[in-house]
Order: sequence, then C-alpha cells, then structure tokens
Amino acid sequence: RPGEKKSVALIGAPTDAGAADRGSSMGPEALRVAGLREALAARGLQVHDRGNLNGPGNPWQLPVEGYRHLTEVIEWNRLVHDAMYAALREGHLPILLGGDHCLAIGSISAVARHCRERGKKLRVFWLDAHADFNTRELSPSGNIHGMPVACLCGFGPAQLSELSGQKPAIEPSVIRQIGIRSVDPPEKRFVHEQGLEVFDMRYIDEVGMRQTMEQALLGLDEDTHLHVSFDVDFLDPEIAPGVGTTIPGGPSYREAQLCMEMIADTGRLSSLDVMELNPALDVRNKTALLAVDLIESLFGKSTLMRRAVP
Ligand code: HAR
Ligand code: MN
Ligand code: MN
Ligand code: MN
Repeated sequence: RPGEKKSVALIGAPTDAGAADRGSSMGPEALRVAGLREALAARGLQVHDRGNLNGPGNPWQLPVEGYRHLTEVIEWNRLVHDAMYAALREGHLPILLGGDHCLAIGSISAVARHCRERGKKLRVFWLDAHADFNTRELSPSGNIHGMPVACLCGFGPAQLSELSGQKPAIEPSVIRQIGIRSVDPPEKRFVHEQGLEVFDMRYIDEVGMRQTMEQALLGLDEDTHLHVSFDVDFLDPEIAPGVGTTIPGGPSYREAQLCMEMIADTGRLSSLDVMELNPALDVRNKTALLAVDLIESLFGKSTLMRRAVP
C-alpha cells in the first residue's frame, strides 16, 4: 500500500522462566523506558505497542527430566506464537520484546507458519554469543533458553517443536548464526551434525563483519522474509553488561552497527526478537539504550544518506 506508513507491533513477553538468572522479565519495560517507541516513530514507522502478554510466573525450581520450568515455558511460547502470528496476519512487522531467549521458539514458529501460508522463503539470523542448540540430553543446565534453535529444528518436546503446526518448524539451512563464542562440547557436535551455518567470533575476527554479513545475506531475494533473533548477549559485555550470560569477546559497537546497517540495506527485515536484556544486571539502563540505538540502525538510520561503499 504505497503512501501508507509501515507499521510495527511491539509485543512484550516478561518472563525469565527459561533462563539461569532472574531479571530478563523486566526487559520489555526497560526497552520502553529507553525510548524504543519514539526511536521507531522517528524512523517513520507507525508503532502499535500491544503491551505485555500475561503468562505464568517463574516458580524457580530445579530441572525435571532435563527441563526447567517446561510447563511455564510451553505456556509462554503459546502466547508468543499467537500474538506474533496475529500481528503478522494484520500486516505488522512484529517485534518481540523479551524475556529470555526460549521465547524465540514461539516467535519463529509463528513466522514459519506465516511464511508457509504465504509461500515466502524464510531466513533466520541468530545474533548470539550462544548457539542455543542444546537438547534435554545435551544440556548442562536444563535451561530452555539454551535450546530454542534445536526445538525449532524438531529436536525438543512436542509442545514446543510442533507449535508452528509442522515439525520441524524450520530447516537448519535457513539459519545463519552470527557472533557465536560459547558452545557446550556435546552441543558443538550436534551443530556440526545438523550442518548449521555458523559465523563464529573467530570467523568475524578473520574476515571482518562486512564480509561475514555479505555471506550471511547471500541468496536473499524479494520473496524472502528475514527474521532477526537478537540475543543482546551477542554484544561484547564491555558495552552490554545488562545480560545474564555475558561472554567476553563479542562484537564491538561499530561491528554491531555495521551488522544492523547491512541488514537494513536489504529491505527484507520482516520480524524481530530482542531478547535476554536483564535490567537487574544493567548499569543505568545503558544496555537497553544501546539495544534501541542498534534497532534504529536495523530500521535504516545511518549517519549519512549513503549505502555501503563498493
Ligand atoms: N549453553 C548453556 C546452556 O545451555 C548456556 C545457554 C545460555 N543461553 C543464553 N541464550 N543465554 O543464548 O545452559
Ligand atoms: Mn494496526
Ligand atoms: Mn540466545
Ligand atoms: Mn546468548
């Protein structure tokens, strides 16, 4: 619809039931306080803040049969799936405000369902320090935020891996993982076995963020729905301390900006997760402010009116 403003729907999912630390349940509000709505509106977008989903509390229990808080995680992911799917159907670009990263199961299941119905190709960018490819058998912790990619690829409990109405929800071949620097040894074997395309920090060090992104973006076309799952622990903890599981050696401020800018240049971004922000561990909301700054770049803000140099 030419002339009409592109619209985004903000969906808050305040839970930390899938995580090792408490506090990412406060992520949605910290992003609002950091000015997310205003930043998106300044990009010319129409912003619909749908408020927060209302799911079960965190019972703070030990893992049972390899999963911590499975009942709560299933309920939250159902809510997230339904809200994301509804927003996509209404023509919005949905932004999930986490919440811990287990919620990407619901979010990406909704995106996968939507793409299947519209005959669209899907590409998922997983920006994270972690591969999140554990299963109950492989996980050292039982925390489900370490398992979403595996669940989406069909390795997980039925209530999670069948959320999209089809198992697997996605094929490993649609995923590009970027920024990875913490993978458990059995998880690493499984990543190789399933053939995930991983641009880890060693790779980014060697070829640079620009060439990394060029390769990750290869093959995108006008029929591609690009979903970005942004785990804030992707960023170097020096600039982004407000996350539960900091891992040193992440992308710098400039590398992260370039990553977001190159995604924006494709014009294919169609849905987004912003996950794992933990205000209880942050310093004067600086990680939330940084996340908003990067999201502005993801939606096309750049210093000058210029595309990348040849
Ligand atoms: N690999 C570890 C585990 O499975 C830690 C996972 C931490 N995950 C996140 N999200 N913070 O990426 O327990
Ligand atoms: Mn609307
Ligand atoms: Mn993650
Ligand atoms: Mn992570």
